[in-house]
Amino acid sequence: MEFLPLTAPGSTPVRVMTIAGSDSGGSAGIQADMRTFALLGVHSLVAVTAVTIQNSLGVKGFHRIPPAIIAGQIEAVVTDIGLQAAKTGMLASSEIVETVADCWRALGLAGVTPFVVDPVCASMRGDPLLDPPALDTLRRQLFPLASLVTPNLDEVRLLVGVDVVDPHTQREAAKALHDLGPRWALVKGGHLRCAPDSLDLLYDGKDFHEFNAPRVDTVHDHGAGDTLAAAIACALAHGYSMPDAVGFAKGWVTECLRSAYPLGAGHGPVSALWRLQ
Ligand code: PXL
Repeated sequence: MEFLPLTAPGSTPVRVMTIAGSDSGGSAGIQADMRTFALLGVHSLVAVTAVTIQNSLGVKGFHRIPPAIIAGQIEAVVTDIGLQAAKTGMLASSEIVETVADCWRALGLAGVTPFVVDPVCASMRGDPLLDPPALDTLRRQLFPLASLVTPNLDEVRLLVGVDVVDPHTQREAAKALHDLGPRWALVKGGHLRCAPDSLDLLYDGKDFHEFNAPRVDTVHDHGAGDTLAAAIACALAHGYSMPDAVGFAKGWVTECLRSAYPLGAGHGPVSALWRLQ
C-alpha cells in the first residue's frame, strides 16, 4: 500500500492531535491513535479526556479529566507547537464535548484545521464511554465544527435513529448525519457482520464515495475505529482530499486488522506494528 511522506531525521514532522481517552490495555483510544500516528511518521499531540480502567475483557470504569485541564492541554499545544489536523475519540461527558467545541472555536481552528470527530459512544463490548445527554451536545456543538464524522453503525443508530441494514439505509444514514452540519460524513459498514465486505460510505451533501475492503475474519479488532479515524487525520494533515484520505486510511486499517493479535483472555487489538516488518 501507499505511505504518507516522511520528514528527514532532525526536521519537524507533521503534527496531529488526538483528543481522546486512555486505554490501560493499550489497544484502543489514545494508545491506538498514537501508534498509528507514529507509524505513519506523524508527531502525536495529546489532550487526555478520560482515563479508563480497562483490559482485553472490557472497561471496568473511567475517570473524567476536569474540563479546564482538557482545555489547557489543547490551548498549550495549539499556541506553541501548532497542528495540521486533530481527531476526537472518547469524550465521556456533555461538559467535555462542550469544552472541546469551545476550544476549537476560540483558538480559531474552525473551518481552518481538519477536524475528524469519531463519536465514540461505547466500547466494542458495549461498555458505555459517553454519558447519554452528551449525544445531543455532540450533535449540536461538535458536529457542525467537524470536517468529518466517522460513526459505526451502533453510533449511527444513537445519533440519527437509522438502523443500517443495506446500501439504501446506509445512504439514508449518511444524509441524516450530514444534515447535522459536518462537512463530510462517513458511515462505516464494518459492524454489518452479515456482509461479505466492509463497505464505508462517504458523503458531502452531494456525492457518495464508496470504500470497500474484504472483511477480515478476526475477533481481535479492538481499536479499529480509532485507527481508521487516526489515519484519516494524518492523511488530511498531509493535504490529502477527504476521499483520498479515507481511501488511504481504509487500506491502513485493513492491514492493521490482518495483523491483529491476541492479548489477554478477551479481544486483542488491531496492530499498526506490521509497518515495522
Ligand atoms: O474504540 C473506541 C474506544 C475509544 N477510546 C477508548 C476506548 C475505546 C474502546 O474501548 O476504551 C478509551
